[in-house]
Amino acid sequence: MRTDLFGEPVPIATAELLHVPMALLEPFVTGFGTSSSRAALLVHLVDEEGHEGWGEIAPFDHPFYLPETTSTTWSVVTEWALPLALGVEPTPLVVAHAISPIRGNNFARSGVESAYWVLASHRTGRSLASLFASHASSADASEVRPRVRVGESVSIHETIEETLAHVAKRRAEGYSRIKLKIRPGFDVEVVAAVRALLGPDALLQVDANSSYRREDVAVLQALDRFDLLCIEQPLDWDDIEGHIEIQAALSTPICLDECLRSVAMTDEAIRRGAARNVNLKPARVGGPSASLAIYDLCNTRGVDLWCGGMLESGIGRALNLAMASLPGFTQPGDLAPPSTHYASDLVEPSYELDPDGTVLVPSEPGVGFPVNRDRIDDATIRRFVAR
Ligand code: OSB
Ligand code: MG
Repeated sequence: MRTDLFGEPVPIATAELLHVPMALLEPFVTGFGTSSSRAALLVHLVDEEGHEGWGEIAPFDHPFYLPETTSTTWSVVTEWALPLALGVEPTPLVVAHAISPIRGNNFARSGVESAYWVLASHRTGRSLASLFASHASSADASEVRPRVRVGESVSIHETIEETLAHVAKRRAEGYSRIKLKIRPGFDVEVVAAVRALLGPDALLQVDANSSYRREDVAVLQALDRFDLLCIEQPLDWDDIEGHIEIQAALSTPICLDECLRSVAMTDEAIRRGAARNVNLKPARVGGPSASLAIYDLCNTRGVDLWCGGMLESGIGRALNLAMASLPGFTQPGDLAPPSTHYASDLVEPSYELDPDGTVLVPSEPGVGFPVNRDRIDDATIRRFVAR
């Protein structure tokens, strides 16, 4: 990684953390349960020259996807991550290093590090996408994609009919691929129906969110005939051994999500055959610098990868779009517009899907979309000011 591209750092004048509840239009139903409420925790930095950094943390209110919750990320950021970050030079890689002694707590670290990338982008006048490209050794800034292919992650519906109606709507809107959430009892039949609806050429994959056991291998094998891009995280969040077993028994690539929480874990999973496909979710791996290292690792090993999401608002999504624009991402990402999940976004104008199934990657420096500060202030229920 190169550090010279961030230019002369400017001291931070204010750093704050805002708690903004985000009401989901519909409960998000997955193999780990139903999520009705969530929050955006926004790390907001302003330097002495007025440049701004925004980083979004988008945990669930519960610890059923991964251990972190809205409460834990709030306390780790206010008590540890921001104080450590504010003690060093305000540039992304230096800050990432300063907060690296914090074990785990990846969502919290990711939000803080992200704010410094956005700040650096604003200060240098270079888009986030081009800054990321300059810091990945396997990416060429001149090859950053102006548009990225977008897929939706489809919540579990009550019935197959409702699922088909939803998928048909998404197909009409042009989505590049469909990811169906599945769980035991809602799997082979619904996948068969959706594959029949979409036809053999449509990009289709499933995500089990750790809801199967090693003994369920026969059900997972039954999914092999639907030509899925991948089966995401069938087993427990810490079960590398089990995924090795399952991957050996399947022709469909296993994709890991919950299991890949660091560069080392991703390296191990790939090397040992637990995954042939990677969901690279910046929040889950602890932020952009770990994401760029995982991106390089996957590219070097020739492993397919795509950008995952945490149902972020436009602020967090903007960073994911910039990451997904790197040329080594091989499959469409979970980058559906915030309007699919929320009545209003925290950026205005936000983005929508174009009929060709892509979204334009912001080329403006900083977040890349105009942050709607009035809406954020109106919705903020808790505020921490570091200085
Ligand atoms: O398992 O990929 C997941 C959202 C929150 C937490 C975990 C997951 C998801 C999604 C939605 O599937 C992805 C998105 O559109 O942000
Ligand atoms: Mg997943």
